[in-house]
Amino acid sequence: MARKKIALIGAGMIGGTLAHLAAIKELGDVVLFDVVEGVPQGKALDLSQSGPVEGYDVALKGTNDYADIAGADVCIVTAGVARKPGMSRDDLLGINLKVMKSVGEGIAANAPDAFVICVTNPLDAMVWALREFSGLPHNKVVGMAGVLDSARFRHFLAEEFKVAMADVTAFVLGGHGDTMVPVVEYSTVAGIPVPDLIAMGWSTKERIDEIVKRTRGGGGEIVALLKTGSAYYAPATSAIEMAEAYLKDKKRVLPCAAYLDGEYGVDGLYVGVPIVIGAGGVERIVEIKLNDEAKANFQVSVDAVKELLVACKGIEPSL
Ligand code: TXD
Repeated sequence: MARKKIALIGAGMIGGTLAHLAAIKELGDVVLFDVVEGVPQGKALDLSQSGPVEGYDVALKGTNDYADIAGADVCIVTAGVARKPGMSRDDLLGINLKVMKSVGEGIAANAPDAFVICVTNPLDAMVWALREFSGLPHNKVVGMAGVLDSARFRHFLAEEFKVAMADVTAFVLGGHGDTMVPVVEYSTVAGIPVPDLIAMGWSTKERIDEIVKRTRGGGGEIVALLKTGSAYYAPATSAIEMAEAYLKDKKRVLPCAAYLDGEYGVDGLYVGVPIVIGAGGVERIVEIKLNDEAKANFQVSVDAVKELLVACKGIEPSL
């Protein structure tokens, strides 16, 4: 059986880390694509040379030609620019929309059967635009944010409760950004919901509220520390978890930006919700029951995503 093929569109900080993880996990051969000449080739060569030490046998190729992603099973898209000082949100939207157009067309022409995971910000709008530009089925195009946001939540909860991170599950719904909705009732330690743990005296509502706030600002906290870019290790590992669920038909239940067609009362938008990922791509949207507070917060998040799409349509009339 031939190896699977993973195309990474964007060979920046997350792209390079994705390539490293995909190789170490031997998910398949890796193609790193970027518009900048030399960088994807350099990273692919560097990573290939760690193969003999690490012991992985996958081919890594860097390229500036979309023809090289032909037949990819998975495409993970991190291409784009980050917001720089003096740049408005609309400036960023305009630039990254153009990037999504070229990436969407490149994928449609060369890897139309791939499972596509978008990482580029602003996530909920870019995954929608990428789907529009590529014309791929909605169940084959998803956005990565919820796995990362809930990993941050899980990490903070594990620290608070002084338990293994693997024993903490957490759900974060809604858009990626300030409006994300960490759902405390569905977050557990080995199956015990966080509100029960508060009742057991393991923590207080105030401390959990602080953790929720820190999770919402999780990306910004790292940007403030790094100063020259945003997080890349945890974002990369989160996107790889989604890719692996598809490639190995694992039926993982993961929070992702998925296309909603009536679920949660939302029509025609990408919003973060739990989904089942298997060989069929998005195999199911999991519609969990939300309490009134979570419902209200989810709506704020949905409204923020809608606003972004209006801005996108204003910039790019073909959408
Ligand atoms: O949770 C999440 N979804 C995120 C998203 C968490 C962290 C970071 N998030 C976003 O991911 C971030 O705001 C960026 O939009 C992307 C990628 O982040 P990364 O840190 O990898 O950015 P880099 O290092 O700037 O890499 C972007 C690369 C860079 O090499 C550019 O040359 C390339 O994208 N680029 C392109 N590649 C292909 N095609 C086009 N048109 C293109 N334009 C730029």
